[in-house]
Amino acid sequence: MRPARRRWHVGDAINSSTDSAVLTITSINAATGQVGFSVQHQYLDDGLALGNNTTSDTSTIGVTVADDDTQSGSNSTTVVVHNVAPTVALNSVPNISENGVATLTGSYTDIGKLDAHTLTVDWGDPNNSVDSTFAVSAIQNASGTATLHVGDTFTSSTDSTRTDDYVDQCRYRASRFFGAAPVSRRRSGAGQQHDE
Ligand SMILES: [Ca+2]
Ligand SMILES: [Ca+2]
Ligand SMILES: [Ca+2]
Repeated sequence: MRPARRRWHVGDAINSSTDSAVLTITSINAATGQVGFSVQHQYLDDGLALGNNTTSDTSTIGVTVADDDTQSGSNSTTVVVHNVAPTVALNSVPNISENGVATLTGSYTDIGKLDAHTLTVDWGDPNNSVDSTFAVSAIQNASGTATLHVGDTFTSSTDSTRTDDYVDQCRYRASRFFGAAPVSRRRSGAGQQHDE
């Protein structure tokens, strides 16, 4: 006995059998056989992560409709996915005395969670014009695994004195306090994390 065929109605929702998408029937013309539908898909990034150096990318959306008599029809359209620029918020920096160390805090926001970022600090120091430059990992990868964690540290690829020295000073003080051997200086390249 053949299974009973479902009768579709406008507003019916059909779950995808291969991902989490839902297809909604938006119109049915019984005279012509035309069925309108609506379905959604989230694009986590413009183009292939981790970034492809373009501010927007065009994805081709292909649809194939196969009937139960071995024949099918296909068509395609496109969607342009725009990158969203990061924004930066900075807190005011407490005053310091000469020979002191300024501490900068702030945040950046980019809804493109697969985007990796280069964070550059121009300190405006008239006696040291070298920027601090950091390659910071994306928040997550395409499968949803976190690739950036609170407490991760990144070393400057351009200004070792202002970052490594300060980090090493802190570590030296910490190691003295806790009695461990001082951590030797590391000068890591862009994007590398302190992992010792
Ligand atoms: Ca792109
Ligand atoms: Ca992007
Ligand atoms: Ca972005």
